[in-house]
Amino acid sequence: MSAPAVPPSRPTSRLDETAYDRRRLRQWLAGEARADGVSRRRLLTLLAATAATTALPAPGRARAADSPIVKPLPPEWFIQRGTNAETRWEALRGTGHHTPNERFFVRNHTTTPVLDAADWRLRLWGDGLRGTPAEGSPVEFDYDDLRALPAVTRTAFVECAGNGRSFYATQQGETVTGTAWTLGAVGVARWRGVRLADVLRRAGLSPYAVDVQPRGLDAEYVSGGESLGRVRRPLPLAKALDDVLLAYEMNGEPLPYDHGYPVRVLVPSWVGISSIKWVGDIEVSAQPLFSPWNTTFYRLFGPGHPQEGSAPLSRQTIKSAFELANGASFAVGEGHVLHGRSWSGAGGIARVDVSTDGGTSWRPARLHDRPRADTWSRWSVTWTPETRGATHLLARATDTAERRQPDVAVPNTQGYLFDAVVRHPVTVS
Ligand SMILES: Nc1nc2c(c(=O)[nH]1)N[C@H]1C(S)=C(S)[C@@H](COP(=O)(O)O)O[C@H]1N2
Ligand SMILES: [Mo]
Repeated sequence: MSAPAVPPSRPTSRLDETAYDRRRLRQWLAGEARADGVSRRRLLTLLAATAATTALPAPGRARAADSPIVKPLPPEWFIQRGTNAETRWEALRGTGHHTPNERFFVRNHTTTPVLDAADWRLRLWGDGLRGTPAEGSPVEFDYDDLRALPAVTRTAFVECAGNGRSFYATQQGETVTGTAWTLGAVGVARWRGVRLADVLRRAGLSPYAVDVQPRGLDAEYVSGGESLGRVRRPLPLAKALDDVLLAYEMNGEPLPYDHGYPVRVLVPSWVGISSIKWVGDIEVSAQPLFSPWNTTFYRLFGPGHPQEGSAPLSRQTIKSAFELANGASFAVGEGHVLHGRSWSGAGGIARVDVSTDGGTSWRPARLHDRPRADTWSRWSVTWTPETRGATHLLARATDTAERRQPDVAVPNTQGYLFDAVVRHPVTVS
């Protein structure tokens, strides 16, 4: 047998078709391409081969044509709420400290865009960059540029500012607007990426810069018939330089499409809207910036708040949740272990007290994680119910900054930052 010949060089048309095929498969995954007469299995095989050579996240089931979310949303893990998906707390039982990517809640203003890391660029621009006039030349980083910078890893929660919103209505009789989350618009992941500070310094940060504004590559957000433009929210430079990441990995995997692939901003301890997904550009400004997401939205309005609204929301509040279904049932006279988690934007969790009799008596829970900022602590208590019937389980956390969950949350028209103790209904039979 003769030695294999030197392979013929690939014609350009073949290369083009390779690149286009990759795009076409991504469009199919996004529900934007037809595949009549081709099995789903066959397409997933093709996609998997593509993923191996281009570091795409592992493909899931192709989303339904009209689904705003790519990953599967099994009803035992998620409650679908419009363009969003809330994690069921019972689905976190036994999952460890970090929320598995497959079970992590999704909050989308519109639809998850299916992007390609090979085409992705991050553009930094604005008069807060040195030697760059307002209309001047922007600085660009591609995916490989970012991966070549020093990497950092950090465990942090992402939590929607509206998490727990429905309890303003169900526990306090208040009318508020927005997605009626229970407590599942939160998750904790191990994020890996680069410091935003490193990228800003490499781009040439001017001493006059005050705000940075990351913006997503998802579609423009239309509210009340008016386009508010693409999702964007200013961050003060002090926070941007402190602990903010441009994250490309979530729990050791490339970011899933729904969580910002290829790159998202991760702002530890702050409300979820700060952590812009699918980031495409960052304005660096020598003047303070505003967007609908720090003026109309994400301020507190209503009685008990200033007429013009509170300052823009930053740190998250304090909350607790049981890893139990609503209305879970327990056998009378038997020993049970109740599990839950508490978290705060102001520090670690110092203690958690639990009531199994609707709030009459309280005892301390056993903490399973040492207090750590930006993440939750898991806890447990034992319970042997002695009487049949309906009751409520309650958990009250205190953080290392000595904030303690109140009985009643101060309401605001958009239902942000619910922090009161939640009454979790259960039955004993
Ligand atoms: N580009 C973009 N970034 C975004 C959003 C969005 O719709 N578009 N939603 C924000 C909100 S309100 C929240 S709570 C978090 C949710 O992050 P997750 O979907 O990864 O859980 O992303 C934030 N970043
Ligand atoms: Mo959010």
